[in-house]
Amino acid sequence: MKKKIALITGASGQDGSYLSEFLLKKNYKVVAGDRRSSRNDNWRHNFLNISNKVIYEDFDLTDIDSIYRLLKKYKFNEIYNLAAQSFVKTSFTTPISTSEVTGLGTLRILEMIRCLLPNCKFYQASSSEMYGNTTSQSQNENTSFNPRSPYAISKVFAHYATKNYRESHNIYACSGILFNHESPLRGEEFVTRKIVKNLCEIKVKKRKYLELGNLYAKRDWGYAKDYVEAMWKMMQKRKADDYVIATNKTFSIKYFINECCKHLNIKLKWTGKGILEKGVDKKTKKIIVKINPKHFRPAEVSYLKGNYSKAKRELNWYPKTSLSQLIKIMIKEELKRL
Ligand code: NAP
Ligand code: G4F
Repeated sequence: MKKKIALITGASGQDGSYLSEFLLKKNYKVVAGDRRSSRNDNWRHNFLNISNKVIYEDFDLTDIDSIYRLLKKYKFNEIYNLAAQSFVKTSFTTPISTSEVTGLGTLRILEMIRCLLPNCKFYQASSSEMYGNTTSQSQNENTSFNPRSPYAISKVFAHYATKNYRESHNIYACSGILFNHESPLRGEEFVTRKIVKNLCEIKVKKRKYLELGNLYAKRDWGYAKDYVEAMWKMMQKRKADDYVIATNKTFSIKYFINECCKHLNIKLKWTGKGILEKGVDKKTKKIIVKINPKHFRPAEVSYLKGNYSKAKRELNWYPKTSLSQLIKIMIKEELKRL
C-alpha cells in the first residue's frame, strides 16, 4: 500500500515531536515544516531518536510562499497545523505577531489547501484557552468562548476559519480543542516544566528557590503523548468535526507543586498570603517557593476543566495517564538530565 504523506507544522515543538513519532510508527512519510532560522538542531527529535526519519522542510507560517512551495512539492494526505506562538504570557507583549502566526497563519494554510490540494485533510490545534473567563463547571464543544489573551483571540479566529472552510468549501477541516498537556518535552517557560525543573534542581542543590505567579489558577492537565493520538483519530473519521480532548479533572498550580514535592520527598510548608505566600522546606527551613508578580498576567484564565465525552463516544479516545503518573514521568526525565 502507498505510504500516506503528512505535513506537520510546528514539528519541532512538544506536540509536533510526539506526533512525528506517532505517525512514523503508523508508517507515514512525515514532512516536518521547520523554522530553521530560530535554531540549528532539534533536542526533542534527538530525544525521540527521529531526526533521521522525518523530512525537514523550511517553513514559516507568516510566509505564504513557503506554504505554497510545500503544497506544490508534496501531495499531502493530511496536514496537522501545530505551529503557533503558543506562550500565552508573551502574547500580551507581542499581540500583532502572535495574531500573524497563530491566527492568520492558519488561514494561509486553509486558503492554500483550497487552491492547491482540496482533498487534503486539515487538523487545527485549537485550545482550551479559547474558553477564557468561563462560568461553566466543565467545558465541551458547545461551551461559548470568552478569550482573555491575544493568543486565545487568535486561536478563536483560527478555530472559526477552520469551521468555515469545512462548511463553505467542503474541505475536511477539523479542530481538536485540547486542554493543557505536558511531558518531559514541554518548553521550560510553561508552568509544569518550570516547576518540575526548578524543584529537581533544588533537590540536587543546583538552585535555591523557584519563583512563580498565580498559584490558584486551575488547569486540566494531561499527557501530550496521549493527546497526539486523538489528533490522528480525528483525521481518520469519515466526516470532519471538532472535539474536546481533556481529562475532566482540574487542579491548581499549588496542588501541582505539592504533588511534585511528594514525589521528590521534599516536605513543604506554606506560610503567608498573597504576594507574601511562600513554600518552606520543613527539613532545611529554607524558602524554596516564592511569588514574583512579574509572572502575573494582565488577564488570567482561572479555571479550566474539559468534558471529553464526545471524543470518548465517537473516537474511542480517553486519557490514559493520571496527573500523578505524568509528574512521575516528568521528574524521572528531569533528574536524568541533571
Ligand atoms: P510548542 O512546543 O510551543 O511548539 C510550537 C511550534 O510552533 C514550534 O515548533 C515553533 O517553532 C513553531 N512556530 C512558531 N512560530 C512559527 C512560525 N512563524 N512558523 C512556523 N512555525 C512556527 O507548542 P506545543 O505545546 O507543541 O503546542 C502545539 C500546538 O497546540 C500549538 O498551536 C499550541 O498553541 C496548541 N495547543 C497546545 C496546548 C498544550 O497544552 N501544549 C493546548 C492546546 C493547544 P520554533 O521551534 O521555530 O519556535
Ligand atoms: O503553563 P502555562 O503558561 O499555560 P497556559 O497559559 O494555560 O497555556 C498553555 O495551555 C493552553 C491550553 O489551555 C495552550 F493553548 C497554550 O498554548 C499553552 O500550552 O500557565 C498555566 C497557569 C496560568 O494560569 C499561569 O498564570 O500557570 C500560571 N502560572 C503561575 N506562575 C505560571 C507561572 N505560568 C507560567 N508559565 N510561569 C509561571 O511562573
